[in-house]
Amino acid sequence: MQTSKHICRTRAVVAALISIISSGGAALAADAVSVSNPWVRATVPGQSVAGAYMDITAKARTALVAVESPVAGNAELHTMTMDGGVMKMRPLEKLELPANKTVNLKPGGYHVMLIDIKRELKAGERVPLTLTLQDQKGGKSTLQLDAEVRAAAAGGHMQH
Ligand SMILES: [Cu+2]
Repeated sequence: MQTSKHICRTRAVVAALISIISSGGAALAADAVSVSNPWVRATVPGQSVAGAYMDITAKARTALVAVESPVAGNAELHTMTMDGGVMKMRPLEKLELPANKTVNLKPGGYHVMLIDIKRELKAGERVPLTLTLQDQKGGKSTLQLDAEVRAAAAGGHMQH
């Protein structure tokens, strides 16, 4: 299966980066977190926002507090809620990651909104994302990953 190969390679990259970041020795929030299947929706010329999605599993309670990418001027954490029968997006200050429970960021649910995208994101390319994670004592650390750009079917994510 094509996707499983992709996931394995991503895990290997994430593991390598974690070992570099955590070489200081102290327990960091990023050590407790693994990310699989990160992807970003492809854009068309002139489109300035795109959703980024992934599955995040934390071994200890952690929170995702910020996301950055060099391809976007800004990024926000969003949730989708029903409001009078209409799906609406709402910014989240942080996304709680309970221990040992995978949190799925996916179209129609939690997602990262890349905002002020500087160029077209083409299917098949890879986009770096930096996640800032916060542990229960407030300590922050970062996790870097490469997300694959995918041309997913339209309609899964509303425009802002
Ligand atoms: Cu959004």
